[in-house]
Amino acid sequence: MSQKRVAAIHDISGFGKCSLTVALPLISAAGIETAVIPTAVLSTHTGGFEGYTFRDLTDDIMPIVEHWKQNNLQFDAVYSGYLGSNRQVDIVIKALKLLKNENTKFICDPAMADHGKLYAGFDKKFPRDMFKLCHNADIIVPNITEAVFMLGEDYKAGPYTKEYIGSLVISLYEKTGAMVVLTGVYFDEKRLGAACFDGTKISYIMGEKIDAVFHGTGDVFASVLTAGIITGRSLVSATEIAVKFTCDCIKATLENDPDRHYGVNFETEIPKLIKYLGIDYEG
Ligand code: PXL
Repeated sequence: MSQKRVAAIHDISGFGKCSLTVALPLISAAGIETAVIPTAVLSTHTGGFEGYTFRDLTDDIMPIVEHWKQNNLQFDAVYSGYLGSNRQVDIVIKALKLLKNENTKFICDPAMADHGKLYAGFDKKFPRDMFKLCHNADIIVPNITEAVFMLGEDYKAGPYTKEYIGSLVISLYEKTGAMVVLTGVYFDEKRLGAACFDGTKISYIMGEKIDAVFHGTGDVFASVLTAGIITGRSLVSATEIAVKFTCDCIKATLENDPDRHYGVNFETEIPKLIKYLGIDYEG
């Protein structure tokens, strides 16, 4: 198989296992080359550490993309996540025009909020801006907070009903034209997973609901989903792998290293990911 290539547009949080420090190893493990455009460099992520450093790289994005264009680099997917400023939304939309060919998929994780709250540093206007970026996507991967904020609705805590989740997923699809994978879906205290809508049918893919909140699970999920799509799986099949692998990582973390804001222990679980993707590097 020819080398697949993804351009990942996220921040580098030096410590804390999220964004590029998750996307790079997981997508690479799937045999996919992962080129990176860092949106910002932080000492840690913003979710639970005091006094983190933050270097905004807004003005570096277009020069990087233009250099890649001069070298005629082609990508199977552009995968975006955490952006470092409101201004980056329009810049990433501009960058997409140079990075995409007719076969390039744009997968957008509108990483900006969770549990009813925006991440530190984003203003109230940011979800509207991020929604604009989602309108350019083939697949969007919001959690429930990001979904309701982009739709201009109030956040509600779960458990949810199928009617409510179905209405969110269909509104997102109708407004953006992108396929939707909505994360953090649960109808009772036993199972948690994702709802997918590919434009025809809503599928609910549920895993075990583990009673612990770890930072960076959204990045693990969206990175594995991207790997699944780019290795040729359907939306539902890629979501099944993402749900299963994210659960594996949470369980591995609970067993070993339960510091909630240090991220999840995905490293030891990578052999399972390779197996779920049906890859045999030795064969
Ligand atoms: O996991 C999402 C994320 C990514 N990058 C940074 C963050 C967060 C969530 O808090 O702070 C810098």
